[in-house]
Amino acid sequence: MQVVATALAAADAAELIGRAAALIFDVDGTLAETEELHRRAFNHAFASHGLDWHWDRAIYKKLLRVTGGKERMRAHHDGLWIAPPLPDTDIAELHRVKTAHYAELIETGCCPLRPGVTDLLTAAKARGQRLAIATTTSHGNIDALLSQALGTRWAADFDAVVAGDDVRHKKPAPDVYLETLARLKLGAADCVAIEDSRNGLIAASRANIPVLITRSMFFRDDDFGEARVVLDELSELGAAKQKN
Ligand code: XBP
Ligand code: MG
Repeated sequence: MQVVATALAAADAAELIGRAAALIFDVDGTLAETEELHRRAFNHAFASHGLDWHWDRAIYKKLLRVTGGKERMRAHHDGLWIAPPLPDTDIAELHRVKTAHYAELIETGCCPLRPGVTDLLTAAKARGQRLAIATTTSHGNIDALLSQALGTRWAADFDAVVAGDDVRHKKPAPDVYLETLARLKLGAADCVAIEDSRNGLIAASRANIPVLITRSMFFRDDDFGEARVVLDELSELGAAKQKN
């Protein structure tokens, strides 16, 4: 039965994607499995600052419920019940070091786009669909990843790029998606959000945008009940197309 369900999901996904005026992509976990590099970059920053914090994958998976690297570090520190709270300046400096190391890791080319992403971007452009990004991470991180994967002129193909610091509230608040719709001048029902996490699903759903989920490393077992379609990889779209 699983094979049939997967085939139906891919066919539904191809139909959902094909009729959208715009595809709005999440970044981390959706375009590429970047969270493992974020995790390593956080640990590098902690070690550089003499902090005895080490986020293994189990700890990081729990901390990923908090979106935003700065907010995630503060949530971790709060959880240690150590007074006084870390000053914002310390959090900002840790995040600066982390972000610089993350870019160095990305620039090694060790984190390619996930299967099917490049093909979908190419096919969407060929169909005249518009492309956008709605993410919690920073513009610097988006540029590092997509310059490496798509070349330095990657932004020319995207009509809107909205990052975490562009809005007041990060996912699961709908802010990044509402701002993206405003910049695209499109209605929610005319678009599809492509996400990997429950926080992302909730954010897009609160903006009334239909969501296609691709399961990722840290969020594989999240509850995606509200999603229109759940795939393991975007490459399944191509397979579905070939069947039709
Ligand atoms: C994922 C996030 C980000 C990254 C770390 O963003 O929540 O916080 O984990 O990046 P999305 P920063 O899935 O919405 O792309 O340290 O720059 O926040
Ligand atoms: Mg994500």
